[in-house]
Amino acid sequence: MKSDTIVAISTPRGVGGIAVARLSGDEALAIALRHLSVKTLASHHAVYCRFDELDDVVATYFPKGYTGEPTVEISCHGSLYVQQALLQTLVDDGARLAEAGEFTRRAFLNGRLDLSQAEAVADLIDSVTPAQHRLAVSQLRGGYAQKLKELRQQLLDFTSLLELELDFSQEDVEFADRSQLRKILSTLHFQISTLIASFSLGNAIKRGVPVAIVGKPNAGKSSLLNALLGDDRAIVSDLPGTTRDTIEETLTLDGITFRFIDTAGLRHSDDQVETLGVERSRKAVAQADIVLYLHDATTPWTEPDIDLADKTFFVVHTKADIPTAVERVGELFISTKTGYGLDALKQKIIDTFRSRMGKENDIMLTNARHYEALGRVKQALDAVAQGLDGGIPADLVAVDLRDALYHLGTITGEVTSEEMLGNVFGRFCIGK
Ligand SMILES: Nc1nc2c(ncn2[C@@H]2O[C@H](COP(=O)(O)OP(=O)(O)OP(=O)(O)O)[C@@H](O)[C@H]2O)c(=O)[nH]1
Ligand SMILES: [Mg+2]
Repeated sequence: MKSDTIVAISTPRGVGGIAVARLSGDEALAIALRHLSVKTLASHHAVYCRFDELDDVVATYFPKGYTGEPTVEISCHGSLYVQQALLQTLVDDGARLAEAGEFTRRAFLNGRLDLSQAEAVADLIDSVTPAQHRLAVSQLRGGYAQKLKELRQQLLDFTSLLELELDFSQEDVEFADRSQLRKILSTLHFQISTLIASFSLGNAIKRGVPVAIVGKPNAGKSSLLNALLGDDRAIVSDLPGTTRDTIEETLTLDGITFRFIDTAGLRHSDDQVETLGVERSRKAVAQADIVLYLHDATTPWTEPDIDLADKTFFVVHTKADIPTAVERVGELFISTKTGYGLDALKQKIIDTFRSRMGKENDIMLTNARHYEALGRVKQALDAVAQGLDGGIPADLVAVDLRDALYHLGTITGEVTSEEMLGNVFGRFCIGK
């Protein structure tokens, strides 16, 4: 079946030096040649020519382009008028405007990329910091998806054997070697658990590492947020209980994006709104990777009244510029008035995160869709293992295996649905 030919401007919206229109599909070359001042386009050669009377352009033809289909890329001058007129001409001549992500969707459907790689293209386009870039590139190059694919294949082979047994159930034969299955299961289980565990870190790199700033009212939390941002973002006042809601801002330090979350001061209050705010502070702590507990160093020290299980947390003593502030040796001591100690604090945050990164290996899960799927795979594998232990009949074990296979397949795209593809590619912009 012939694919329809799609077209879009693949460079950002707006005026630029040049803009690139991408035309992909079986008719791409024919349509382009009807408007270019050349008889033909040699594969992979950039040709300077004219597009109708509209513009001087550079055209390049790829018999199997990014999409896996015949593709012509036309670089024109980046005026909005030229871009619009060029698109209009191509559409009038039989091309169709591409939908969001449609080029990448075709690349996936034509087997140029697996689904996880296609998603990595979106991440790569979105990446702003070096760490985000590195993650997207490693996923794009195949990363863990390739491993999962191999394991899925082994599991699939095994399931087929098991199902074959079922056909011979009267004869009491075992084709499928149970110890072999256990081996595959445990490898898979290990890999999946590692990936699942890497998600919080991977996701943090992608979305920003959440750092909660908590402490008693008036400890100087909002002042610290403002000082870090170099901006009067949050209201600061000497009234305890100024901040009622959480305030979140991102800041990139040393190539890592952090999300700093200023919170309402922790105390018991009869004020309903403030109590709600304090609940949010606790939630922010629960969701944070790093917790800064601020203590006003002009007041006596008391233990933090928050649950810090599994958190990287450190105490920051504030208001160092006030003479009555007490410094504690070896602990962070800052003043947002003078800027004292802020660099040390930033460095500590960066080092803390880096040391965590160093501990994890390279594979890192960043994609929420994969995370969810892997959770389901793990559940199914647990059920298989239990089934084997409990001597559950092979047909029931096979059901759980099929379940695991299904969810594994959704990650790389061996199993797809229209809805799922729509979700994945809808994230892209037009022209990608
Ligand atoms: N001298 C001095 N004053 C500070 C410093 N940091 C904060 N303050 C003052 O302490 C008071 C409280 O500061 P905030 O930043 O609003 O404190 P908070 O922890 O956000 O307080 P709540 O939002 O009420 O929980 C304000 O009057 C600030 O000006 C500092 O480093 N030095
Ligand atoms: Mg505040």
